[in-house]
Parts: sequence; C-alpha cells; structure tokens
Amino acid sequence: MYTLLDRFEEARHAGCPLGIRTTVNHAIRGEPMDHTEIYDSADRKETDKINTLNEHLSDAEFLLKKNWTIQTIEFKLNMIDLELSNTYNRTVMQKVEHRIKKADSISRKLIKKGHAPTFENAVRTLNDIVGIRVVCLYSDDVYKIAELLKQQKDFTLVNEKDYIKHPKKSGYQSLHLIMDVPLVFYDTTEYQRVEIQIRTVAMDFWAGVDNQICYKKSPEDIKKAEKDLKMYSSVISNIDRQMLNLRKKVENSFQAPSNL
Ligand code: 0O2
Repeated sequence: MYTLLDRFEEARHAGCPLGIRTTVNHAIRGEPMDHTEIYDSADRKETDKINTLNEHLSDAEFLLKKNWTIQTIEFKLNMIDLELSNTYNRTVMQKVEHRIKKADSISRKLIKKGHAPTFENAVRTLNDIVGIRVVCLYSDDVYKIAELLKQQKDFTLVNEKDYIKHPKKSGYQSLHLIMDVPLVFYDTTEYQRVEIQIRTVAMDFWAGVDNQICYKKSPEDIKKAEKDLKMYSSVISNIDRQMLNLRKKVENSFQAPSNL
C-alpha cells in the first residue's frame, strides 16, 4: 500500500511542499503534530482522515467503553494483588497505570505500520489503544501476575510477548499480554483488545529513561545513547537477578529449622 511515509521518501528526493515533509517528520520523531501546519500542505485528504480519527477517539461512547475496560482489568488486578500478597505475605504490585492512546500517537503508529491513519485501521490493527502497566519488585512476580491473569475465565489471551526472556534489540524488557476483555451489555458481549505490560521496577526505570532519550527519536538523536542504554539493560537484568536471589535467601533463612 502506498503510504504517507512512501510519499515522504518520494518528496525528500524531489523536494516537495514543506507541509507533507514536516507532518511526516513529526510522525517519525514522535512529536505532537500541529494540525495547522498540515493544512498548509497539499495533502488535505490525509488531514481529513486524521481529523476524523480525532473525532472518533473523543466520542463519548468510545471513551466510556475504554474506561469501563480499564476498570474491569484494574478490578481483576486488585484481586490478583490481594491473592498474591496474602499468599506471600508481602506487597507484590508496586504500581498499576493505565492510558488510552492519544490520536497523534495512534496516527504515528498506523503510518509506521503502513496503514492510513483512520479509526477503522486503528481498531482493526492496534492492540494497545488501551494500555495497562503493572510494576512489581521481583522478576518472578511478573510471571505469577501473568499466570493469574491468563487463568481468568472471562479474559482471552490473544498473544504473549516475553521481552524479559528475549529483550528487544534496544534492550527493552517487559512481559506483554495482549488480551480480549468482555464488556457485557443487555443482549450482547463486546470484546475490547488491551495490552497489559508487566515488569519490574528496574525494567520500568530503564524503559522510562529510554522513552525520554531514545525510543521514537530520530537515529541522529539516539546515536549517542543507544549503546550505553543497551548495556544498562543487562545491568538491570543482573540487579533484578541479585534482588530475587536476596529475597529467596532471606525467605529460606526464615524457613530453615533453628539450631537453637
Ligand atoms: P506507547 O508510548 O506505549 O504508546 P505489534 O504488536 O507487533 O503490532 P507494537 O505494538 O509496536 O507492534 O508491539 P511492541 O513492540 O510489543 O511494543 C508495544 C509497546 O511496548 C510500545 O508501544 C511501548 O510502550 C513498548 N515498547 C516497545 N519497545 C520499546 C522500547 O524499545 N523502548 C521503550 N521504552 N518502550 C518500548 P508504543 O505504541 O510504541 O508506544
């Protein structure tokens, strides 16, 4: 399919009106788009699509369903946290966050994937319009939380991406569950696709720094930091391993029969 990105490449060689170039540059760099800038360009059709996407994403019913989905998952997570905390006698989840993906981020992602920035394409192809993030102290807790989420009878696991066992090229580590969550109405059930990211505090720290200085930035910007960040990703893995070993050592010492 011929996309905005293709046109950008074509325009770069031919020297095109500034509007298209700046719009796509924004998309690549991950900056918010200034829509007045787009209007100056020749590409009104693409702008109309982004505006329609914006309208759909601010629709009251759309937002209500997304918020209902978030509440449903957070309720489950609270139950899981309670169960794990009671079983292990310690706090398990440190933080649960959620977000509904913004229009500019959706259009950027669609363009990057080679799709037109339409609402239909967003709903059809993106798994993370609703995103939930669970942060815990130890790497084994990540898998305990994931296991209990997968056991929920009303949730369907669509895909699991283990970036802890197989970190991304950037060094990014996290466990992602893509799930379908049901919203039950009078006579129908509607499934909402969500991405649940589960990771340790250390992995979350790394991802936060990466987000600020590397992820979604231009190759020029990231050149200086990319190598170091990748190395720090293994440092983080080591720290996670050591913290887990420390916890196990302390737990074992409590369980060991006293010599006295
Ligand atoms: P944001 O800011 O969260 O909206 P796919 O599932 O294959 O169709 P997708 O969704 O890109 O494509 O999958 P992937 O690679 O699993 O990434 C999903 C999310 O993980 C990203 O969403 C980020 O939140 C996070 N992520 C992935 N790679 C990195 C990375 O290298 N660094 C950081 N900091 N985060 C990463 P978005 O939509 O890209 O971003």
